[in-house]
Amino acid sequence: MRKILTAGTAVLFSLTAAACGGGGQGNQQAASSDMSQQASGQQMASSDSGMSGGQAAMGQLSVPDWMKVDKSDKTVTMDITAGESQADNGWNYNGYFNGDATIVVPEGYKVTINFHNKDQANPHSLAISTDKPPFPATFQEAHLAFTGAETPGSMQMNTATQPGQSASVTFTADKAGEYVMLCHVPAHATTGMWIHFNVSSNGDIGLQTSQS
Ligand SMILES: [Cu+2]
Repeated sequence: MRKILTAGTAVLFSLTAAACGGGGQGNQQAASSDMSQQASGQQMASSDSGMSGGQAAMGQLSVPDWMKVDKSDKTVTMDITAGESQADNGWNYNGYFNGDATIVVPEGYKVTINFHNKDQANPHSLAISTDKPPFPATFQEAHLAFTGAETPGSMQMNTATQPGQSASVTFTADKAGEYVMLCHVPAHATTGMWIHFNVSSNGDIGLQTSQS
């Protein structure tokens, strides 16, 4: 029964997204806000039924303006900024933290992440990792999900991306699964600087959030 409801909701939101597709940013924000509330309910349902959050979340995916998709070339380029919002004391990715958002890219896509550190006080980094929360205060080593999926010098304060600086990461998402985007700088991931990063096997792509 849940699966039927989920599928129906997915169709509904596809139609909603299509209807809003030509609109400006205001429309997109309104649509994503509605989707967030739906997502919260579905995540609870998914843990009841033992399904993975990634599977249950697929119906609410929408492509944000900071994510550019080329389906013919199988590429996705995204701008991820730390410290632009004050959420989690600035230790966030585009305002998201502590697993409250899920980025989804399709298996086989070439992913480019342009990472910007707008936090005036702290260095940050970005990696796609197979680690699961809870995260250690200090990482002994990186467990990258994909070759190259890490900003330079990600593990240390003095080598990570400094305030005002940017770094670019390119990798191929060559294995479907559920991963995380996290900051390797000591104490950052454990205090919330991480979100979900899933690689879909069915072509799904976009962002799903649980913020209300
Ligand atoms: Cu950080």
